Amino acid sequence: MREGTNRVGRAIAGAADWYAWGLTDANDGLGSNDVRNVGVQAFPGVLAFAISTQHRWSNAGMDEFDIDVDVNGDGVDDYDVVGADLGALTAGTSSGQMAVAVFDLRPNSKNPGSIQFLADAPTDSSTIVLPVNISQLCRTGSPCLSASNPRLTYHAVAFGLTDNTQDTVDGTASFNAFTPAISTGMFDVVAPNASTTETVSVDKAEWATTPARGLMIVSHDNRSADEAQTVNVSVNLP
Ligand SMILES: [Ca+2]
Ligand SMILES: [Ca+2]
Repeated sequence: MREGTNRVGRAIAGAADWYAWGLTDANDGLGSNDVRNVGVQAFPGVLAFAISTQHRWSNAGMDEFDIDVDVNGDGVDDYDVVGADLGALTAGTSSGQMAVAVFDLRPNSKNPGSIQFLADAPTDSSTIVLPVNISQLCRTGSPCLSASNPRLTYHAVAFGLTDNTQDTVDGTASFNAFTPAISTGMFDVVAPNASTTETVSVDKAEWATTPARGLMIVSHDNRSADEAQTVNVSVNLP
């Protein structure tokens, strides 16, 4: 499978980072919080959500990106993964750095929110990556994402903080954080004007339960309109 094309005319090498593409959303005529596509990738103990938008931000802190996650399949969101300005989250004043905070949504939960990663959200970019430790989705007394309970369902909403707008992304997507239905997490360095190739495998049994739309390939080095490319994947199930 050939994807992750570096754009013609680039003078520097780029990177291509591969996600299971889960959600897509229309151009709603909003600003840099106008979500286009959402994907997720899995590493041992870690998940990362990628959100691409229709327009670049100058600083991502002008927006807030939320991924709501149901880890026990009851249709009730258990955790909110929030990409927002670190200073706004912790001190009430902007710091210009985007962090990833995870909040336990269980009613009456005493678990405090946790911040264990900064977001990957370059300035003048249109794609943000939100890493979380799987342990942040398994808090005391609350539903727990784990090897024995490996699937999650997620949906997304993005807030424009400067123009007070909201983009609620269409639909939900499901994903197995321990045995993804499609390969994720590949990372390539792509030479100028070149392409990269990855062999992608599909677990048909898992696909039947947690299918993806396909692949989402993030390259912050591409011009902002092309930072996240998507590839449809269809699988014939028996
Ligand atoms: Ca949208
Ligand atoms: Ca739930």
